Amino acid sequence: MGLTIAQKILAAHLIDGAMAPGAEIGIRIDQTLTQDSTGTMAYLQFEAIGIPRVRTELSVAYVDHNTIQSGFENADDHKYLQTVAAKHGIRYSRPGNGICHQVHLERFGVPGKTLLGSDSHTPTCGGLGMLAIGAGGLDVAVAMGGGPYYVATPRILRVVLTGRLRPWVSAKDVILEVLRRLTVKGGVGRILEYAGEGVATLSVPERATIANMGAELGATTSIFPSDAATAAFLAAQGRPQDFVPLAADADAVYDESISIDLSALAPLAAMPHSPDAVEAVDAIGPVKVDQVCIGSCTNSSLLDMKKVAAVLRGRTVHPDVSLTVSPGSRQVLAMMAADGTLADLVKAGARILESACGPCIGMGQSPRTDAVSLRTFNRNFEGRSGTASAKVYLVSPETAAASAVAGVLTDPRTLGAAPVVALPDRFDADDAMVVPPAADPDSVEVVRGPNIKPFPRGAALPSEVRGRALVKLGDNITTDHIMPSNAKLLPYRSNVPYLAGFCLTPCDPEFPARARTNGGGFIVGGGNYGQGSSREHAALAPLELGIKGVLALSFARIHMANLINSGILPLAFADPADYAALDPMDELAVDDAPAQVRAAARGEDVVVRNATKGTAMRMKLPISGRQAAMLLAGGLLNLTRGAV
Ligand code: MIC
Ligand code: SF4
Repeated sequence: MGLTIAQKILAAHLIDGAMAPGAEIGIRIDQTLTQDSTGTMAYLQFEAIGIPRVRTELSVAYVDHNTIQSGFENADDHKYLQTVAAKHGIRYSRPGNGICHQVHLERFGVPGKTLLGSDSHTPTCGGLGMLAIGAGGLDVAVAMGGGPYYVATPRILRVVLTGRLRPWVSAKDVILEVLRRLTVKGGVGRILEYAGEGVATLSVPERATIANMGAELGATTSIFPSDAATAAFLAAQGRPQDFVPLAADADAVYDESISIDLSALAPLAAMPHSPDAVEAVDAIGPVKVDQVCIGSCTNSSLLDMKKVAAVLRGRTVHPDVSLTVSPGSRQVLAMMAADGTLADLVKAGARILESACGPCIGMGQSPRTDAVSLRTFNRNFEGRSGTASAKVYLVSPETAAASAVAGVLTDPRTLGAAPVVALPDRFDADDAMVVPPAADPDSVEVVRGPNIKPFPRGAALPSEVRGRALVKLGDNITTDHIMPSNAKLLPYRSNVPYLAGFCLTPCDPEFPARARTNGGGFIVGGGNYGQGSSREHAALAPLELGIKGVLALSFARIHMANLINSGILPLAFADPADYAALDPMDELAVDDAPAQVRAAARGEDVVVRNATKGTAMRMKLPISGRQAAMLLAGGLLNLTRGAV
């Protein structure tokens, strides 16, 4: 039987287990990436594991999220990251060098290799045929130490692309169409593998946009073939030697398949407040716009910037609109400066921001009260922009630019002939802002600022786990709800005790105080609990507050792994009626918890008693023996220290 591309890469990297949908496998990780907002914790954990040098082929520490530096905290973290990277064999991408995913695609991604990143959009490198997966920082720390990365064998969902995009329709519209069809839960447990003759019509940056936003489907990752377009991109990046062709076998067997006719697509937008609330731009109509933000790891390539400039050239941004542009990398910005693209944007009135995540993670540029903000980003969760009442729409760069000029949501097809923008034959390939690791690691002193506080560690699972249901939440709770991130909170990513005071406050401002008064307890969530960001702070902050378990209808992949890594029980209701019957502040108990966790690894349900109601609820805990050991030990770190 033939194999798909993802299956070939998984098989070539398999070091533990056997591949069967759902079964846990351990794979070898060739490359890792971290960014600063998850990286401080990942390196503190790497240091706690106690391995002197990374054992990967390549590990890169990026600084791209926390770049506002409104106090000493961010700069202290940057210094910590730079010195810890130098000491342990990690390359350090300095602030200003760009967004981790864009830079990694340009400079380091290699078809056929595995990449594990402490950021949910790590799959961006799937655009050049890499198996790139997002994970919590601790999983990345273990991979840096040479340990396997464990994941449930994903089902392979083939996405067959036919036809060719029409003028003004872009890669963003392709992934918005996938989101419209599959929803934010539709990718859970799956790898999206793109195929069909339409693939050849897309360049690597376009494929990267599509792979990037597969994260919003909850997918394990997304992957494209490595073909002539991949070879051309790598050659233009001055890395022709990194090219290897990759294609699925003709008789490959896929678990599922969908088909998208590229030529039938129109400009789309994800409406407030979910990436899957997708409608056609022309059907939504001319909504008045206050802000337009172009950039983020989804749409900040040179190609995107040039398309935007082509629309803005000779025009002025509408007087009621604030337009920001964040080029994805120093390479993109330098080339924009050299070829006049930057001047076009500046002349049109764009506010040029540094090459970083910026407004995408609420780092500045929060819109006004009740504003409509159009963004080329990937997430429009309520409040993520920093303005709770803002309405954020996710659109393509073409739609964003057309709307910035018109002042209302505008279908770019109304602008006449579309600009033709081609990839350059040569990119400005200059890695001067990537600091290599120290030649003499012993001489490097790791610098820790006062903001770096000890992180919470789980304790061995007690015989009885007891506590109240401290809060009951609905479906699709994001990690932005659980651990909000904005310009005020992001500087505290290495200070979990401080962050814990904000845990779940967008849903329930009293939650942290209630958790502390009750000595911890349980969180109750609906379906797809923990979707979105990979931040393990969404598990560490609850751990700090004494949370022992989360009961939900279903979990998002990365968050569930982070809970287990932290020694918190992720329990899924076997019967949704039990979720409906449960009330906040009910007293819950897991009797004989260690025995029940061991039994869960054999496929048995866990029984949670509702002492208040006098009922017993059957819960699913689909874990491997390895994960059971983790829960018994109080988390992965307690198990891993000295073991990899
Ligand atoms: C995000 O887009 O939410 C982030 C910020 O990049 C996160 C990582 C983090 O929370 O630091 C992600 O996507 O994993
Ligand atoms: Fe940065 Fe936004 Fe991409 Fe997250 S989604 S890595 S915050 S640009």
